[in-house]
Amino acid sequence: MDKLIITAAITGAETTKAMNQNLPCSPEEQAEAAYECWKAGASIVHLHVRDENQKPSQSVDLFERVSKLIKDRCDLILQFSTGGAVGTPVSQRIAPLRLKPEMASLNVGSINFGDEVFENLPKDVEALAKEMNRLSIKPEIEVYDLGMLEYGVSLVRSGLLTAPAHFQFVLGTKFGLSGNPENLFLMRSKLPEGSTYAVAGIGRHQLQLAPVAIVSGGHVRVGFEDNIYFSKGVPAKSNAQLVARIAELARVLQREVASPEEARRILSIRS
Ligand code: KMH
Ligand code: ZN
Repeated sequence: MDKLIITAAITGAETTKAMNQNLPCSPEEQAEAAYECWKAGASIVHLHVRDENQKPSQSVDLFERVSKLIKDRCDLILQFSTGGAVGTPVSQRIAPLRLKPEMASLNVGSINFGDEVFENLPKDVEALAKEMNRLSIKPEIEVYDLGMLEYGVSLVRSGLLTAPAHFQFVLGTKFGLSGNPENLFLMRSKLPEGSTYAVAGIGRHQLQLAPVAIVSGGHVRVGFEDNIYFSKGVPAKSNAQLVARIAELARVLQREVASPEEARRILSIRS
């Protein structure tokens, strides 16, 4: 089994400081949070940025600033969000790719996202995929239900996405596929051979699905984007606290945690 890749999704687009006061929003706060996550065992940071009013943004300038601050501190793999917030135009979502992060998220379908629609039309998915190919950016294929997974798999089979592909099973969103081990294994059963996958459980599913992924060869994403609690009713002190718990779980379950260099190899990322 490969070593465990832990991704820290430190900010997201929906979480606010009112929900958890420790949410990192400014580039400095984000860089410090990312660095703490790296020290705790993360090898990838999934990044959204916020403007000076803490509103979700796809500003190239902000992505550039936070990237530099993180790279000054550690060798984390930077994974930019191209999902942005619900309603962010694709022209803005694609823009930060010009900075050539090592990875970027690629959401391969539209879905009810709470009371809103997170829209990812096939033409936009394909445009984002082509741009990632052009710039040698490794996509993380984000899937929230089975139809999205099957579309993502078809993109790999058609060659638009390069094999071996990396998938993120986002389980437990409101109206997406629910967060239980059966769904994780069902999704895994549909992957092309040689694919890698991680699990991002939403809310309480973050902790519940992590050990399942750890013992079954998957990778794990944690962080305030998906969950703001350490335990029921107790806000997490930091993203690093959530990462450290996964690293400890991995130690107990006897799966080694990957460094960023090892994660690059596991994911076939250009150096
Ligand atoms: N904010 C969500 C609507 C991604 O980063 O690629 C989408 C999202 C996915 O966060
Ligand atoms: Zn995201």
